[in-house]
Amino acid sequence: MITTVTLNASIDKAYYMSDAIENGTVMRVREVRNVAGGKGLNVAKVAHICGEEIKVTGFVGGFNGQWLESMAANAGLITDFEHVSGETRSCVNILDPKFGSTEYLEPGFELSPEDIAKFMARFPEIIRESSVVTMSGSAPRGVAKNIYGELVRIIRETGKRVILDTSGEYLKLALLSEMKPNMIKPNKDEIEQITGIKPKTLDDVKGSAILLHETGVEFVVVSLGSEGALLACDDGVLIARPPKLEAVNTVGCGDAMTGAFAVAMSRNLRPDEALRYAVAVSAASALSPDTGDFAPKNFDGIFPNVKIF
Ligand code: TA6
Repeated sequence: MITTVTLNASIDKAYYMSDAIENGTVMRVREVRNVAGGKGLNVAKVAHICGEEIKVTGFVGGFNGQWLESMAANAGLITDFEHVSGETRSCVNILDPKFGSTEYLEPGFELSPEDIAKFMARFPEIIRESSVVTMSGSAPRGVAKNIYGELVRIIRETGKRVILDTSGEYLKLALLSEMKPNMIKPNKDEIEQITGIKPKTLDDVKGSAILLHETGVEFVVVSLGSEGALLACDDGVLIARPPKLEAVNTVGCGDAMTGAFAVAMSRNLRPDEALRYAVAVSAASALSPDTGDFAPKNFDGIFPNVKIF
């Protein structure tokens, strides 16, 4: 089993527009798609499509929280959330012919010390049956910036592996903790936040990934968008590039990559096999209009055409 942690879950609303958005005007939305979202839910849905049993946890509240849990259960996920008094947030992704994707991410509810303490006390039991735990995205207000470092410690002390995909102070503090996540997946901006150096070339990305690997993170993955991903590990630096595709919705592709890496880790795939698998799943997810989704037939067409070098 794999558990995915989404501290700041979201009802993800995708607005598909017929025309380019114009600020200050009234615009009609051609199509709305609502899904159980937040990075960890996208991770979970993709890992479930890959064939694994998945538990989703974190914090939810209000009617949006009930709606999210209902959609997650209908997607075949085991739900084990901490229920709080606030209302689960929404995140809007507006897709239009001119600007592509524009996201509006709400901050989410504020958690009380009691909410957090109850979750932390339950956390060892929540993850007990999982071999791999992923933790993704932002954290709600009221949560200490070192939350992920503390959760990583609990996960590693129980002999499980953990993939952490977050940013800013949350990521920085988690990397300063004594026990490191097994895998992180920073993008180029997050590498700059951690190292203070904005990678400009692929060699810069490679150098930063090696630096982060040498701090004790077993696998450092840097997403390169449509160019695939780079992996730094004890086997060296590997790059995987998918075939060129006509993307439909790239929001959540990074989360799909995390989900596929979690599946590969639970199946003990070699690093090169895991990278090929994750890049193919992530590319296939770009062909779906929904975040946290991909069609296995699209994966089958992409997987053999991923180039590893
Ligand atoms: O990566 C896409 C996405 O998961 C959206 O689906 C939306 O939920 C957003 O990210 C949430 O990001 P955050 O960093 O606030 O957790």
